[in-house]
Amino acid sequence: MMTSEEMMRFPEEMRPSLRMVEQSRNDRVAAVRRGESYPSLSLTDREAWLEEFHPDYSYGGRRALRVGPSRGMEVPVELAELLESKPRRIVQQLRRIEVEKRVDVLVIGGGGAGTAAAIAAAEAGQSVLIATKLRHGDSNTLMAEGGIQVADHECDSPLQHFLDVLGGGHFTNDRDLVEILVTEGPLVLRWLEEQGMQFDKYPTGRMKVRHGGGTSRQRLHSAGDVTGLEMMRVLQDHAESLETIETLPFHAAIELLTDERGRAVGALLEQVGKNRVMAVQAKSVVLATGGFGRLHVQSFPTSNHYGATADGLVIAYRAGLPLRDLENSQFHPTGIAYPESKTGLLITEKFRGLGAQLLNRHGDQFVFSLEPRDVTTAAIIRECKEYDNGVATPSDGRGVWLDIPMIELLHGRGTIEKEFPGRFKEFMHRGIDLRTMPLLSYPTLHYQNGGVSITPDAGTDMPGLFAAGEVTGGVHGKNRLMGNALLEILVFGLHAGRSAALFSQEMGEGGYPGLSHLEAFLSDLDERSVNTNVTAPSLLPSYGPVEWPLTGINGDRRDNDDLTGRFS
Ligand code: MEZ
Repeated sequence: MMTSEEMMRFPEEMRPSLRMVEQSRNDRVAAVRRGESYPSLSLTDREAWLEEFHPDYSYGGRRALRVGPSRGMEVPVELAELLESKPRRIVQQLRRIEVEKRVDVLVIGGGGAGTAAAIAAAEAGQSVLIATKLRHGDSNTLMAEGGIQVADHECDSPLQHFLDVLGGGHFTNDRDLVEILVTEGPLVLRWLEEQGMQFDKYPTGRMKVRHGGGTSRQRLHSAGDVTGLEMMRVLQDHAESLETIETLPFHAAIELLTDERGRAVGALLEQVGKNRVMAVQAKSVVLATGGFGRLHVQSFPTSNHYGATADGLVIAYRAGLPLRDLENSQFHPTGIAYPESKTGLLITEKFRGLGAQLLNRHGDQFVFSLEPRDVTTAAIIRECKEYDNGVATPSDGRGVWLDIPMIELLHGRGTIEKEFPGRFKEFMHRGIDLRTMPLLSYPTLHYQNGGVSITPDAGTDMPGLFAAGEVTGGVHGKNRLMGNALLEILVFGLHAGRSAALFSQEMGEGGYPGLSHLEAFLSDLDERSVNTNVTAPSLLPSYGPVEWPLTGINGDRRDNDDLTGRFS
């Protein structure tokens, strides 16, 4: 129970609702102890709720691409604008830039996937350059909280994991990729342990595993609520210990370079914040640039790091690479809705994995807490919008309670501090004690489900170009389940690094690095009369002060005319 002083930290209008949450808590805890849970939705209801309430289905939220290899495919309008944009500089200028560096494998992106690829390529005997837009490690990997899914316990199996991934993705996933993901999971887990990653364990040394949304078994392995940070720590240490890996921070790829036979042979890198571009020539290239959360699809807040601006998608698309599964974006059900200075910040699904329930303003449950992510998101929006059962924030946003204090009652005192050291300390500094105070949450843009199509060896349609991580599509289909991103970046990051190394060794140096693909793309824009003033990749989001609530927080649907007007 909150003290009266704690209660006073919430706006007056929220307090009656908080009292109802507290009043119903003991009964809800008792029900959990009896093994009772809120009923899971039928498949038919899931589909209906998604159709009606998930932002992916909002009118006007997407539009068809007018140019490029995936012309006709629907993507979020914010992304379409970037995919149909002009380069940051005129092509004639770009063409004159001379090669400053030569390397066997160029890895673009210094998050988990890029670093794993660099390690694999270096260990296969290649010289590697990691070009990274921010500092090495600054990425969504670092910010991942809840954990990594791996089927390594007796009651589980890669087959069970395979079925869960397909079910979560509405059976739209590339099954060959999923098979690799789940079968190589246990190997990757061992690899991380060997590098010194500190997973949560019982005193016997057995790894703790938890449920995530949409999983039939407990298979989420975590390091407190800072799993990605801990993973990035060991990957960075490993990479730095290899002499053949060089890292170039604050250098963002603004175009790929291709030779006369259409092979990837390097990239143009812009020094962030400086008017300086350099060319790097490579025998093969790995694209691992991450996702697009900072595009704030449909004006939703985001849990993503500052550099998540879709740069990799932009340069790959211009170079003729087809994209897939970008119709659907992932909104994490529990971003912060209050305090509003933290809007969009991730509140890990692990809280729900340990029993925290989602409650409306009457203190009632309205959905099983561990439905797949897209379903839980739709349920929250439905509860706030359709039934007006959300709790209003001072800026007239809406949210539902995540009843975190239940965790202490279910698992004993000290659990929150131990299992969630990151968020516990962060909120404690702001006078919010998660052991006694629920958090108000609302969906936040979290993950780019799709991207560049890849093959099982992380190859793309362009010889010499490999890709891994959030920039790719196929593994998760239309909807990723929690914990499969940290697994994917390692499994396919390692594949990408090994494949790139093999390609470099077998194919040797490519031809002269050029930009004919870009010229072809610009002609395509011209021929289809697509006029745009947008230049990309944008490298960083361009905001000044953000005004809350963003439209997404109210779940507003926009109508088509509003949006199409912006592109004509
Ligand atoms: O995979 C994720 O996105 C994840 C584990 C997020 C979280 O809730 O912690």
